[in-house]
Amino acid sequence: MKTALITGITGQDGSYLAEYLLSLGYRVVGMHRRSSTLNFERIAHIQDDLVLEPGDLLDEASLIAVLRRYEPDEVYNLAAQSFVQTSFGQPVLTGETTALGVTRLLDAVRTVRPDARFYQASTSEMFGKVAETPQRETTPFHPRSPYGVAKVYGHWITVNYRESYGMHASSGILFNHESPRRGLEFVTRKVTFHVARIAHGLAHELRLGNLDAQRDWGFAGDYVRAMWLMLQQPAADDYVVATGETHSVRELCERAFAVVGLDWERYVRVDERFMRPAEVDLLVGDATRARRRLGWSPSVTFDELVSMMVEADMDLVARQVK
Ligand code: NAP
Ligand code: F7E
Repeated sequence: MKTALITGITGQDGSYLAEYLLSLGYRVVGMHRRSSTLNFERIAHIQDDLVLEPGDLLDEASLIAVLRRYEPDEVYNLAAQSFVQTSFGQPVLTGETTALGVTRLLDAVRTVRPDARFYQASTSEMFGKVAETPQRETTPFHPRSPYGVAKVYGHWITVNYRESYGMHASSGILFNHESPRRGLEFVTRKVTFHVARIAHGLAHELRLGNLDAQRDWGFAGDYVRAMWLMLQQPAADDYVVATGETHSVRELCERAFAVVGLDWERYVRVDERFMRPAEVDLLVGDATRARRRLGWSPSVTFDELVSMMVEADMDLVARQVK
């Protein structure tokens, strides 16, 4: 039986990846950081099948201890301070976790378990002010937030450990991926949750920032399959994972409100508080390499994704008001 270590097990992707690896017969070790209240909501349904181990990307000794104890065959580094807006307010913490955290983990793997295969959660935010459209593995990076800058560092240190030490370290450049388990602060979930509250008469408006921003939104359940596929290849490499379609925040609103038969323009208000000091205007990925080499393709369309999220939030809010 293979063992996989997932950092960021309590996050959106951690929960989907854990489910997927369990279905493939892996022993799944999930690293979580200590908190005063438990935050296992996303993994509650599989908690008994997981090995949960405390550890923190800010603390290298804890990483070494987890690796020594479980000797994983595959390590998926999903942990990060992942919210772009927060990275402007907490740039140093973001750098410590999202940038240097990758080096701490890579170096711990190199020391304790050098043959383990390593996955780094890179991001389309590295393309930022895009140099070409669509973006692919060779597109130059121009990050637009402390988060994006930290991820560029995490990306290159992964490439560097691959080239310097021959580690099987791959980097997945994933475009936005969403689900009913997405954090409430991200725009898709913020919209679908508010749609459900408005439909239930619990709220009357939705305040958003830049409605013109365009993103390539896919379903998280599809994207974790690509992570696993990367680690099954004979050689490590970098892969863009995306749908190849882009939609604006405005279109997202239109679609989400339409699911419950409402006109978005009656409820959405633009609020300066949600604008960013520097914006990423347009992202759309070219996943040709992932399609050809990994045989990966997305299974959920934009409309299906938005409907799935609105319906899940309608159920959630209905349970909350009971
Ligand atoms: P998420 O829901 O925000 O989850 C982040 C995870 O990292 C949480 O489990 C969090 O733990 C953990 N974490 C934060 N700081 C930590 C630390 N110092 N030590 C250990 N764990 C820590 O993010 P996600 O959407 O699942 O994304 C997974 C990864 O993919 C992230 O690296 C993200 O930057 C990257 N990514 C995401 C997308 C996307 O569209 N979702 C696209 C490209 C790349 P707590 O629960 O304790 O906070
Ligand atoms: O913003 C605009 C906002 O916060 C998307 C992370 O998973 O994906 C995510 O980063 C767009 C931006 O995601 C609001 O300005 C408008 O243009 O949902 P988001 P993100 O910044 O793209 C990448 C790939 C990651 O790697 C990150 O970890 O929507 N927008 N109004 C808003 N965004 C938010 N959050 N809230 C608003 O009210």
